[in-house]
Amino acid sequence: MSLDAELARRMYLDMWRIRMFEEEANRQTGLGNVAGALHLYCGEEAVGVGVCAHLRDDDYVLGTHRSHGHCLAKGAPMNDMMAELFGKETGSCAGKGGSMHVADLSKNILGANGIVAGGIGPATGTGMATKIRGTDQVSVCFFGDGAAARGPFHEGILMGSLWKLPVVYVCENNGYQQWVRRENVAVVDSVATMAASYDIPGVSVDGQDVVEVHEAAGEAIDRARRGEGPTLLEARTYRYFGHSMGDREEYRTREEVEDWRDNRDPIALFRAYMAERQWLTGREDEEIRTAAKEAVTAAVEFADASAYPPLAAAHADVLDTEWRADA
Ligand SMILES: Cc1ncc(C[n+]2csc(CCOP(=O)(O)OP(=O)(O)O)c2C)c(N)n1
Ligand SMILES: [Mg+2]
Repeated sequence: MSLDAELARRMYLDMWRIRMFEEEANRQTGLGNVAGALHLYCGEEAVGVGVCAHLRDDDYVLGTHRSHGHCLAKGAPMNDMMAELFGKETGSCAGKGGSMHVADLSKNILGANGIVAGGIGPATGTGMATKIRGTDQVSVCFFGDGAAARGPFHEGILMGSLWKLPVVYVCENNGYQQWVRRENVAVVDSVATMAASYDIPGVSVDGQDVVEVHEAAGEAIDRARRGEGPTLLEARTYRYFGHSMGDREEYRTREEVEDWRDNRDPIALFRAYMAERQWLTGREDEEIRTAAKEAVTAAVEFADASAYPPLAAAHADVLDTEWRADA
């Protein structure tokens, strides 16, 4: 799917929706309205949006602990997501999962998860299932650079390659693994080089440049859809906020963060790209930001007005009691 003005405006809106959702989620956490941990995606929007712009509703997406952006980019309703963060019964997981378990099965968003590299095995599994069923669905798995140091990364990609599964493994290399700099714990700088061990293409792109991400993701997704097997796509990116709430960020300087925010912001870069091609007037820019803001305001109102799940619901969906009774 090549980039034109209309698609670019949709992607630009998606990036603003993610940015504003995240900033508001951060604010709501400060107000005590968000239950559980919160890992923000601000700064990394170009990756989720550039990749998901190619996906159909029936393609699968699996994420990480930092997955609000992946879910929004794949089309998860913002109201349900905000309600999930608030722990309300109208949330996408009935308020029982919170930020790290946002999902939406109606869009084949199998969700965020709190286990580093936890999505890689299941994404390989959905890839295997679609291959067996003979459909042309693609599975996309997002994970961080830290995940590339774990066993499931190697096991998943080995199987994906061996069986030529329709999976795109997308590494969001933001240079940090919690409070640890990648260069202190990795032996190779680029995660993409690790693809050579599994004989699949390894592609590294500037994750702040949504146009570059979109182009590389398009090739990887087309390849998977044609049945030619997986790709390891690395996007070099950066997170603006701390790892999660309460991070004192002693492992990086304020100047480093400001440099990324001021000079490599994915939204600002995309706005400049579009303006240069006359794809976005000042007025359209304003309208897009207003639309994103209104969606976030509505989501907070929805979450606020929703009820917490009743105590009686505590065990529902946790253990399948009917199945146990039959067993
Ligand atoms: C198996 C496992 N080990 C450790 C943790 C604790 N933990 C949570 S996030 C994280 C760092 C992940 O880094 P990366 O994969 O680069 O993702 P990023 O946070 O940078 O997006 C760690 C170690 C965990 N959740 N799961
Ligand atoms: Mg990281």
